[in-house]
Amino acid sequence: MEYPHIPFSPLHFTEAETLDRSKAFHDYMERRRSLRFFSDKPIPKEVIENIVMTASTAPSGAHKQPWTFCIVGDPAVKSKIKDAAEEEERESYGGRMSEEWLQDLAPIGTDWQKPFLEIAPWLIIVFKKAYEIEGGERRKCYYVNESVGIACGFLLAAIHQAGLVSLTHTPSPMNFLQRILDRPENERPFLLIPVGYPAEGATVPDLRRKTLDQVSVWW
Ligand code: IYR
Repeated sequence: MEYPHIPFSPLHFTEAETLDRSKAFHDYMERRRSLRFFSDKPIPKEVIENIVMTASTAPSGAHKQPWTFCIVGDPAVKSKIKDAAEEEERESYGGRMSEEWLQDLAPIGTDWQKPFLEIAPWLIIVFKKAYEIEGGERRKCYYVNESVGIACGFLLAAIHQAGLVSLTHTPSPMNFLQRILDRPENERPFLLIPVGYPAEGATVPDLRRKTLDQVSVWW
């Protein structure tokens, strides 16, 4: 694959506009929350297509875009995923997770039950490609976790931008997703993200985010 260099088309904003835009975006992103209570209100497929294409604009090692977004709207497949996820989570909460881990999760109020996996209109299951297969040949991918992690960040921001809510869900272990969704050997499940509208009366834990001082060091 050849990528000849072409002129870049920059955006032009004044310093005041840059300041306004950075502030407005931060204010908007501060309103994003991970939700565990979803409405079953449908969302048009085209909205999810746009969100996925936004995620796929993420930078990636050697521009390999080493991701596959599996989009599940079929209730039967959602039920299979819910049953398998709950089976794993029952084991995790029932002894696989350490005492410290369970204590850290207690304030958030999670447990092994995952009803949202059937209720949310769409599940996006992100797979990372450990390597690519091109014409039967194995081709390397680079910085796969970094690349797919950034794509997931873009995905969550795009979901929020559309006024929808999501949960970054990590049933553990996640191999059942590879089996249920019949993914090839080079793809590994990375995150399971239900997408929808919040249920009426949905609640979120009253958590605080770290301050600028707590998250940054400047020179
Ligand atoms: N995968 C489990 C446990 C869990 C782990 C972390 I770290 C969280 O921030 C939340 C949950 C579950 O989804 O319940």
